[in-house]
Amino acid sequence: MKEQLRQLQEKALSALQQAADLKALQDVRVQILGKKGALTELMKGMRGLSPEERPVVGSLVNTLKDQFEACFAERQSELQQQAIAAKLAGEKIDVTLPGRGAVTGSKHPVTLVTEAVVDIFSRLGFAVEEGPEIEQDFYNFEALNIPKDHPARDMQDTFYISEDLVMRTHTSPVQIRTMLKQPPPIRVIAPGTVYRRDSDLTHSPMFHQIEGFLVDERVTFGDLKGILTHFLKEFFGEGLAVRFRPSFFPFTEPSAEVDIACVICDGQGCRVCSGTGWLEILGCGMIDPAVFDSVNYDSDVYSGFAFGMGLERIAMLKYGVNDLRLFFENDLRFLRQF
Ligand code: 2NL
Repeated sequence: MKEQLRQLQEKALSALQQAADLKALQDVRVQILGKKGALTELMKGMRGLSPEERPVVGSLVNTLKDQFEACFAERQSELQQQAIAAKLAGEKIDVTLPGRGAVTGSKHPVTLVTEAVVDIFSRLGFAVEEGPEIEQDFYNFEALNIPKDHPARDMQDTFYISEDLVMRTHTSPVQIRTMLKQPPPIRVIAPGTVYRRDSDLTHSPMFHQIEGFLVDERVTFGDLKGILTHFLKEFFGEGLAVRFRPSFFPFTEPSAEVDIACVICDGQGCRVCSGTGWLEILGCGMIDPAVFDSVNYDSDVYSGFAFGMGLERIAMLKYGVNDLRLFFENDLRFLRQF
């Protein structure tokens, strides 16, 4: 029995040394000390020993167990160190490798143009106002002197939410809300998203507009011409030729459209200006007394002008972009160029 114990000790300690990883080490422990392990089996033989031999062998068994445990703990910590070292070696970071570089965004061309227009009008004392994109019929149409049977209210052009709610078709309702909030004198510009039921090469169902208006005593068409000419020369360049043509809007009287000399051919006539040498750039006019009635401004005391322009169109002309759809595709190859 003593000889068997000695052999088991030898076998167990060498098995511990040979265990290649923590899992194998645990297996050795089960093979020796487990319920069906070699030492457990061997101890069953102790029943056949004499009373004198039993304590001697018992003490040997305990010594073997202690030795095994000590060896086990030592080998275990050795293998744990190895495992950590291997893990660290695998995770080593080479700080000399070139970095990936931060991806920086850039402003959308429509945002850039909005900021440039706002900047010019801010310096002329205009305040920026915003409003809801879902509007009541009153603010979008009725208060702007657009009667119920006007083509602009046609189902073709307007996204209806309900009988009384529409996606705003222009930012004029912002200006109606502003006039209802405060009395003249007043100078406001309203940039924002607008919606029309229209989608083809040159129309997007969602686009951007900036409108502005000024109301005070004795405001004239001359003030309108002066302010808008100043704006266009600031925006497109000092030498720019500008012309005002009579036009019609339900909310202004008289009304005009403003052309600038074609920025592509400098007025010579090309494909972009259809050979005319002129580009239509904005609509404007003296605010109709009917609009003043809607916001309780006294049209015998006050007069004012208003204007509106499409920002995608301005961006196309400013940056030489020939396809409207590029503004809405979010293609980074396009957007990174601004
Ligand atoms: C265009 C023409 C225009 C207005 C917008 C306006 C607003 C109020 C009262 C009167 Cl509250 N008028 N806005 C006036 C004339 C023209 O826009 O071609 N827009 C893209």
